[in-house]
Amino acid sequence: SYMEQELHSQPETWREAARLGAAAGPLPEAGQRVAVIGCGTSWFMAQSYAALREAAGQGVTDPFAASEAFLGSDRGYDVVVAITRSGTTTEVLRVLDAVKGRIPTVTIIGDPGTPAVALSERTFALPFADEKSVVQTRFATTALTLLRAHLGEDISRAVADAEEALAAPVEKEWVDAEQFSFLGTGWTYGLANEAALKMREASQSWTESYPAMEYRHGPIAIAAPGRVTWLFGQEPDGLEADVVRTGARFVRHDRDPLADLVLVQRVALERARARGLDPDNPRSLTRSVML
Ligand code: F1P
Repeated sequence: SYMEQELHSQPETWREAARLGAAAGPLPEAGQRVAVIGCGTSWFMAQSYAALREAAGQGVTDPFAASEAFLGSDRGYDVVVAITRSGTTTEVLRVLDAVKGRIPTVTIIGDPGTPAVALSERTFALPFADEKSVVQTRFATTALTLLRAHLGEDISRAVADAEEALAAPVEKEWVDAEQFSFLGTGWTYGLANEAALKMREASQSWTESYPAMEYRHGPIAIAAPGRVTWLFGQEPDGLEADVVRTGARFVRHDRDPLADLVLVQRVALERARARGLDPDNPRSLTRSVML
């Protein structure tokens, strides 16, 4: 499948994006107030970038689902960053159009020949990470890698860990599990949301996602044997013990969290196969949503 080929190319596309990100110049500048927008997978990458940029001390960074963006007021944003593989998603184009001439925009895009380009002040095209599959894998992670590199992160560990995640076994228990809850904190909360979406899109799986510390405030009620709780990033005190007590399987790996998302992409692919689904053509989805 395209999804399989595309997800396996991630170490290579991440390396390329890291070079671009490190050399990108102001995108935006430290201290600027930034809104980051996207839909679906691109929204979740926006969440991760926003948390990383704030943690790096670079200033207020708010993520929005493009359909829910700040259009009633400008909230003093200096820059809008848009993430869109297709460059045709209606809600993203609406925001770019609405702020045009008032707030500078930077768009990270897969295909440079699409309408979002004309609506953006500045565009970063990642054609080497564009995809044929409806289900996004490498475009999203490569866009986030570009942004991580731009924030000054050394992504060599992430690349090495992605290589390792592509070779790691996909456990039978994950392929057979009835339900998954994905958890994360800070920038890994966006990854948890993306992991849950990937499993739904590619494999019709029942998944949920929460900020890690929110899990104990209700959602843990459905944790049970045959179900999986998968944490990205650092473990908040005692969470594993609480999950294990329910009989659910607790999963947390020591690799870079974005590389751990690559393993979840593979779990989604294996579950699609086990159910006889075509992950490149998921039920009820199109490559880009245009209203
Ligand atoms: C965003 C998106 C995808 C989703 C689906 C519909 O597209 O929501 O994340 O998987 O294919 O479109 P884009 O704006 O990044 O092209």
